Amino acid sequence: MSAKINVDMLQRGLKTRCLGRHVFFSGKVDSTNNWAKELASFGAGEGLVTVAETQSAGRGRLDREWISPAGGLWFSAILKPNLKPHEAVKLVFVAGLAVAEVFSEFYGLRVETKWPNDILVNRRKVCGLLAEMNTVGDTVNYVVIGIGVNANFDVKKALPEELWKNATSLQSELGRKVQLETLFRALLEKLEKVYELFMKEGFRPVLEEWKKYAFFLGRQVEVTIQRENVSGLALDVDQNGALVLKLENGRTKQVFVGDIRERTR
Ligand code: BT5
Repeated sequence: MSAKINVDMLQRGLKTRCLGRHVFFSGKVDSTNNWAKELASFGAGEGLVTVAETQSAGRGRLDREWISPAGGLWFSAILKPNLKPHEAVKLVFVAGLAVAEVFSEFYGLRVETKWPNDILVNRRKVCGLLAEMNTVGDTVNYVVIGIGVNANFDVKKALPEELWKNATSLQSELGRKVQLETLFRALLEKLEKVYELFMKEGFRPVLEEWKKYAFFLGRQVEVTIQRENVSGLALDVDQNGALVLKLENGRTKQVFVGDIRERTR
């Protein structure tokens, strides 16, 4: 199987109404999210997707670095939902559910979701999501959903050592390479389905399904919130997309932005 992405194959037989009808491809960009945002700012419509074989400045949340070697699937989709910003932030769960379902249906992997934006296999991150919104007042102009899949590379060869403990790839889990173009189409088709469900029926059915993969619920976790660590029982993810923690003093706390780890002691 070729390590390269075959551009011609990306849209072949793609069964979507809107997502991926226009695809921009590059061998290397700084970040597919930046690229999609730039195109959106010039008027690109809903469904346009940017894809790159490698990213020189792939980004995670809070401007953290996302390492994006060849063999991965790095892409971003422009969405233009008619939603208020507090509703549009939930799109990261829409994307997370789509990725979880594709990985489990296509590859039979035991997938887990980690609040708010990670997809794990064997407790290691195989995919990260980055949703970025552009608003004017209370109106959402567009949302760019970035999806980064560690697909066809060996983690120990392609990622820096400090990530080995917490990162994995489809190749490392499956013991074989996957077809990137087929994976790309499957992800777009599923993303469109879940997005339509969300727009028609709201967040509840999406969240219910997402939670079925959420390994951390009911466990003791530690959450870093702006450099501060808070411990508690992960009770729920609520209708706002917030993590609900039961603290040691018995109170509950809603967390909107943070990083969770399972507590081992
Ligand atoms: C994320 O952020 O997980 C969001 C990643 C989104 C990447 C996609 S690729 C296409 C699109 N274009 C972009 O520029 N971004 C999106 P966060 O939860 O903040 O996690 C970032 C952390 O994950 C880093 O600080 C590292 O510790 C770790 N990390 C970096 N590269 C990784 C990789 N390839 N696999 C697993 N972990 C990684």
